[in-house]
Amino acid sequence: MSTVREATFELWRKHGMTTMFGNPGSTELPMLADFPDDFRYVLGLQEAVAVGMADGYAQASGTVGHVNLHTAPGVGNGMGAIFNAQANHTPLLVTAGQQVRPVITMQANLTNKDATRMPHPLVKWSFEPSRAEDVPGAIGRAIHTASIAPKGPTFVSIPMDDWTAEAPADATDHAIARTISGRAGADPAAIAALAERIAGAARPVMVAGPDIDASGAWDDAVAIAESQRMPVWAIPPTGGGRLGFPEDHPLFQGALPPAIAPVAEMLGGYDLIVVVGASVFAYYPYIAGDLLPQGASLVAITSDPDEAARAPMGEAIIGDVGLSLGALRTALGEGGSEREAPAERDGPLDAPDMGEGNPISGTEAMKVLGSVFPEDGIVVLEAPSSTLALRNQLRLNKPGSYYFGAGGGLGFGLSAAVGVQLAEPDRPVVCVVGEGSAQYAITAFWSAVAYETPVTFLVLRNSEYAILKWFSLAEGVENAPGLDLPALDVAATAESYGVPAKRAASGDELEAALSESLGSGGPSLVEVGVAPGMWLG
Ligand SMILES: Cc1ncc(C[n+]2csc(CCOP(=O)(O)OP(=O)(O)O)c2C)c(N)n1
Repeated sequence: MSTVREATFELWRKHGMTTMFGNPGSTELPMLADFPDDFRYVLGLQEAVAVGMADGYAQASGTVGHVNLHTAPGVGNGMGAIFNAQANHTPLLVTAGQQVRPVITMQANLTNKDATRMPHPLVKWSFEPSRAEDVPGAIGRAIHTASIAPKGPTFVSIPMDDWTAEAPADATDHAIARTISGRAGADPAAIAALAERIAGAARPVMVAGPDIDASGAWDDAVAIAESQRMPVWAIPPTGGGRLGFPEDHPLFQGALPPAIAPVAEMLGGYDLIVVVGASVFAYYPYIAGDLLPQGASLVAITSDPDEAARAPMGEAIIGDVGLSLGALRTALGEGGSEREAPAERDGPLDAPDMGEGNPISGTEAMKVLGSVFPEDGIVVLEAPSSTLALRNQLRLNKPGSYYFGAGGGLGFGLSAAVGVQLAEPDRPVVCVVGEGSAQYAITAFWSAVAYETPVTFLVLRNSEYAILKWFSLAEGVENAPGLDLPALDVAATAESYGVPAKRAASGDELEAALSESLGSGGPSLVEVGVAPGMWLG
């Protein structure tokens, strides 16, 4: 007979979940007692950072991430990051400590009085086992639920006296041994019909979403686009956290705009729009218009039944995106289409000359980053006014090379970068972050140093919330307060956490500083002044 703690660690071991992110309190200490040597605990100094690191780690490693939080306040602090994890479709087990069972009813200090309701509606399943011996089974169920499509966070609250209770051998052994095969293929008839429609369309187009990368379907997406001579758009940049198609490919057209009317305008002239691995669409801001261009029909392939149901137009095929694209590729057969190849898009925009002594543009900063960006590099991006500039200048072309917080909750960037680097120790990770965004997860610098993650942090300092000024114009809002950020010195703050930092004031200085950082072998930061405004190029 083993204890609940021994059984649960065995369960995590079985699932390859030997990295635990967290921020502990007294209610979590019984779980952490005698922490096994083959496990790694990664401390985040604030829960948003712990969750964000676990999110990046889970996405980049392809395993279920685990973050352990301190009862109600810890879950509360982590909620914005849990919101991001559900938007990212990240398989993530969130556990939290709870008071000892005998004093929950009287609501002793630290009792999470409504533990299971608290993380709703951000988690797929939320549970507090009614008996200590059910903890391993409940955590097993939460792991399976998180890893089945649509992947996402699940939550288990564990009273602190449960860990030393005895775990019944039979039930526990079964809980540990269970596996679930969670990739459900699409209806073969629906795939065959889609193949026929693509083959018969005059101008079909693919819109590539994040689940192509997450499901390992990158090669199938490329093969289908090439054989069918389909131009490919990326979903709007704010709508997904990963790339679904190589952005330097001749068929790649760029990212769709994020609002209703401009999307339909951009897709005008296509007769069949095939959206793969994304919701249709994560529109924002609201610009009313036709949902589809005249004469076009739309078919979405998604592993998420809710994405399928809530789309405002078109048809949807539900199934694992990897299996579905593989089946579609087979159904389309070897012979390619005779359609005329679409025209190639223009190269990246030229960076504007900002004049001697002035800060460089965001476009220039991204161009310089592109010039030194390593072949196998990974970008973690949270620099709102330079998002498009980065996509246009870098034109990333490999799977698993780009992570972005699809939920839009700031704090993902710095923390996810540390998690991604822990999962991908041999690939250079560059975190491109606005100086405003950096503040939401600023203590991630400490974790980067503590766990020797050699992330290069590139901070774009424009002394304002540039994207919100752009939104003010779009929304016709004048004189809104709180949009300027004078005197925010991220470089100095990073240094206080032990991250060596440099400041760059020109393209040349930026290039030298980035090259040095990338080769430094440890975490380091480059802060560059950029002119205020939106950088699209
Ligand atoms: C948790 C959270 N709080 C507030 C916001 C609203 N918000 C979106 S972008 C932004 C400004 C980001 O500033 P910065 O990182 O400096 O980038 P810039 O817009 O200047 O490029 C803010 C405050 C948010 N998205 N998430």
